[in-house]
Amino acid sequence: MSNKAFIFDLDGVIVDTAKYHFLAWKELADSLGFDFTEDQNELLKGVSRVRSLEILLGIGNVQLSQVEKDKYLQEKNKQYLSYIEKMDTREILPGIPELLSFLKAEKIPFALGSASKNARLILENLKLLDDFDAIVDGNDVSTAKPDPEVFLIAAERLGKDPKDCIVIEDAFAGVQAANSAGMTSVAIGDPEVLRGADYNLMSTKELTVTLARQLMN
Ligand code: B16
Ligand code: MG
Repeated sequence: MSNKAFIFDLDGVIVDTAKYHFLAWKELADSLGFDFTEDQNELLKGVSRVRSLEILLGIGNVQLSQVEKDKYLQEKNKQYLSYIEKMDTREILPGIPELLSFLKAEKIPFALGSASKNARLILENLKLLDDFDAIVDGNDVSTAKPDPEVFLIAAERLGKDPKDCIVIEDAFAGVQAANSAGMTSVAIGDPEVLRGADYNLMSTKELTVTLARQLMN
């Protein structure tokens, strides 16, 4: 039996929540009177909510007090949740249901390692909450990716050595976090952006059972 475990990022790996983050941040940018594009939204992928606001305000060259920032963070999340509440199983990314079924059947443990504070709600809507052996999200960590904390906590909760963990990520900061944790990193997306990953895939469709077996050997 394999001694390996898998750790999945959420946004961009299990589901594409980036489009909802974009809509919610764009509404905030509009209300502050500047434009925010989908290309610029790439900068926010895998980044914590607080850091995302800092980046957004930098784009708009807007200075705010801490009280105003807290108010906008709350508003953005309220708006984001209004999109998340409507999500269902049809939004799970291709290849993921088959891979998770395989891991469950083979009794290979898997965890979530996400920056999102809304991760549990999203997994619940996707009917995946009970499938994960451990869930580590933005509420559990003191330091965001590229710090390895989120993945190291996940390994600990799974009872696995970091070197036996395989991380699936779509953000450069996440790949760096996995590498710093001493884990195997599998990146989904543009290999020019996701430099330094052990494996590069273009899409979650490539996360096949054959590949999973290969990764565990
Ligand atoms: P929330 P991941 C990340 O999720 C998103 O990629 C990032 O865009 C977002 O700002 C962050 O979660 C925090 O999300 O506002 O829900 O706490 O890719 O680490 O699963
Ligand atoms: Mg991600």
